[in-house]
Amino acid sequence: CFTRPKIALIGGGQIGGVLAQLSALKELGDVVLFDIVEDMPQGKTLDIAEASRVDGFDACLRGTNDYKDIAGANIVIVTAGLPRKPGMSRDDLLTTNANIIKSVAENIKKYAPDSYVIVISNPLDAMVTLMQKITGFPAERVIGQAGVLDSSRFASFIAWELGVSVKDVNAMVLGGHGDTMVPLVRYANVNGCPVMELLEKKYNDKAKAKEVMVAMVERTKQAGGEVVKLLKTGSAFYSPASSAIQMAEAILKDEKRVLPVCALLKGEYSIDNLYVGVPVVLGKNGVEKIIELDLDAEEQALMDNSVNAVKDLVEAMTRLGFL
Ligand code: A3D
Repeated sequence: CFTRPKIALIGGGQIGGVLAQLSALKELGDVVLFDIVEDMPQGKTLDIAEASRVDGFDACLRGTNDYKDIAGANIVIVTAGLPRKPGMSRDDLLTTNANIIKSVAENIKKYAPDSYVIVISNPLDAMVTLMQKITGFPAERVIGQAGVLDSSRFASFIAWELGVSVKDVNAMVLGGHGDTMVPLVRYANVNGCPVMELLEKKYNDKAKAKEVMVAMVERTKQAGGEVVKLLKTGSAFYSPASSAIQMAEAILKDEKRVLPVCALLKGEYSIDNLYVGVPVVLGKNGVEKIIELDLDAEEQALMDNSVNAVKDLVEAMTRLGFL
């Protein structure tokens, strides 16, 4: 046991549990699930492992309350922290989750110094920034999951609206993981056919097509809140887990996937030293390339607005003494 690539999951709550199950089902490696709640991660991993015969996977799973068990991890996925309650914004979680991420980052640095880290805890862009600062790992190895999920939500709404397979929809969301995120309408397509053109054909009315797109963009921005409102306790967990697993798989299998990832920009998009969601090439070296799309004036203005929201969060963390 524990001879395969090692995936450490910090936080064994709603997302952490699904991450453990998906890692096993996809046979990405052996899994360590860490949480501060005693016995809970041990219970979850035992439960998942006992389905291995039925699901037909070979993977070792261990639940733990001891950071020593993450030693040698290739990938660490972090979900430690509180989720939103109805009426809360992601930013309301800042102080509580920054304290948690600080301790998590110190332990990752100590026990898994060669790992690649994917952060999911909110407010996402701020928590990734803090993780990189405290671990001191190269920025290519510390990234955040948000864009894969936001893009998947946008793609789902487009597929449902057009009555086409979601597999054929390519849609991307850039910027920070908050209300200012930027779904890129101009680049959205169904196997190469521009979505706006398909909407105009469907409604035979340019104004109506635009109205429908605006509604989908708005729904994408509010999609996390829509789930929070329905669940009443906690936030989305299946889709964030699937999204982070896609990123982990890209790194572990050196897939060179082009995915929207929260990555540290060093001048790209004219943004310096800030974590923001942009398309990157993800492979065995983590972020191997940042792809700079040409944005038109309207898209650039939306991106600037989103970047300013992330800057506000980073400044708040600096004021609070975290950075
Ligand atoms: P939840 O089910 O509450 O799990 C969080 C776990 O973290 C709990 O089991 C806690 O015991 C554990 N925890 C608390 N403090 C520590 C600590 N110091 N060390 C280790 N573990 C600790 O939440 P969840 O799994 O639903 O969500 C986790 C995080 O992801 C939250 O911050 C959410 O806001 C965030 N989230 C992000 C997205 C993105 O797309 C970025 C989507 C959905 C949720």
